[in-house]
Amino acid sequence: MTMLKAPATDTTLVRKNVVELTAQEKSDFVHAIKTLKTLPGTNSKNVSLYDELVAIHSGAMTFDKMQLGGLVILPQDTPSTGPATGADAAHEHGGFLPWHREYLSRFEKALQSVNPKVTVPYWDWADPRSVDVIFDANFLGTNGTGSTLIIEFPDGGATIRLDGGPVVSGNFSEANGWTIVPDLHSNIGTAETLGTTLIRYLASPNAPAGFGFPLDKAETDRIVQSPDYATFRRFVEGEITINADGTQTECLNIPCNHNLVHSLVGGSVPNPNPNETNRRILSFGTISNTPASPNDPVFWLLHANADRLWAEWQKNGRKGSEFYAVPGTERYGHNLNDKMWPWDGGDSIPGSIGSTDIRPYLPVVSPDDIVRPIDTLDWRSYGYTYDTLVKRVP
Ligand SMILES: [Cu+2]
Repeated sequence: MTMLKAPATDTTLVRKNVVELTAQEKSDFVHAIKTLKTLPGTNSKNVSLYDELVAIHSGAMTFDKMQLGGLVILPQDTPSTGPATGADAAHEHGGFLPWHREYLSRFEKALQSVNPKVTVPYWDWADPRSVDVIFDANFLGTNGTGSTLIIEFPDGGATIRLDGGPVVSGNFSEANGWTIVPDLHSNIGTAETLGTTLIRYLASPNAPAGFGFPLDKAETDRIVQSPDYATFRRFVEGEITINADGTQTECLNIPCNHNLVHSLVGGSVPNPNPNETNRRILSFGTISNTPASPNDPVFWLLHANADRLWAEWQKNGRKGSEFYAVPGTERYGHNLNDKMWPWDGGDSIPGSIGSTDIRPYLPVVSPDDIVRPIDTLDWRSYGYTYDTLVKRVP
């Protein structure tokens, strides 16, 4: 029997496990997303509301060329300026969860301007039912097709095979209106555009454990047991894993958790060419080329799960602000009271990706629209909660 433990108030909407969505909820979600792709934004390039949200994610990553923990050096003609320079504004530091909580909420509020009942479902990476539900032609679309990549490692090393390519059918194919802005679809290692079509190299259902879905449930359960925020953030983002015996392993060429999911949907492998020291990871698809990743609607489900795990970690006796970096401890933008770009009153200006200037694609952000990590700690203040936080099986 299921009972409500802490019933949601009238104004609180519940983000559900994607496998629990009704057919109507799935079609409402898809319809709201695709509507955002047709609505005007406030950017000077006249790209859609959805596209300018993508531009925010791209712009955040131009504050540091050292992407993916330094595994990839982002080509950049024009560097960023302002206090946020020197660190990715949205990843690899303490602000990863606060920044994405704010970002997801803004996306969700935009969806709700289309349909007030829509919330962002989450993808529980450890749930074996998820992949078939998400990658359905009638929901977020299947794997890409038509391309097989064989990556051979020298000196008798392994051979990796990736099957995927452009997504040519379903709700998010170009034929059905999902056209990506090429300037917001850059390969992270070369800055060349991936074009106008969503690209996926979804992990094979036959992939060995650790290289496919679902992710290890025991490991996911350990994430929310992390003793402190810094460990929790690194664990859920995927910089480290914590083994059953409590030892930590750095996740470098083979990522973990959130980073692993990006990689298993979009396709990325260690670079077999040791001379390319600026590209130690090769990424092929949309969601694994991180600046461009929100062009794949799966992005929102993946990040809703990271946010859910954070809310569960917080609910587990860690609601306060005492867990977060005090000013000056972390890179600017990632401490509790720092302003997070782009909600920083214009203090910092992003750089380019290659020669592509991201700025004309960005929405107009009011100078008094300021968000700091401390403003993001209470997820209920955004008007949502998660099904796992309101339902408990006795
Ligand atoms: Cu992500």
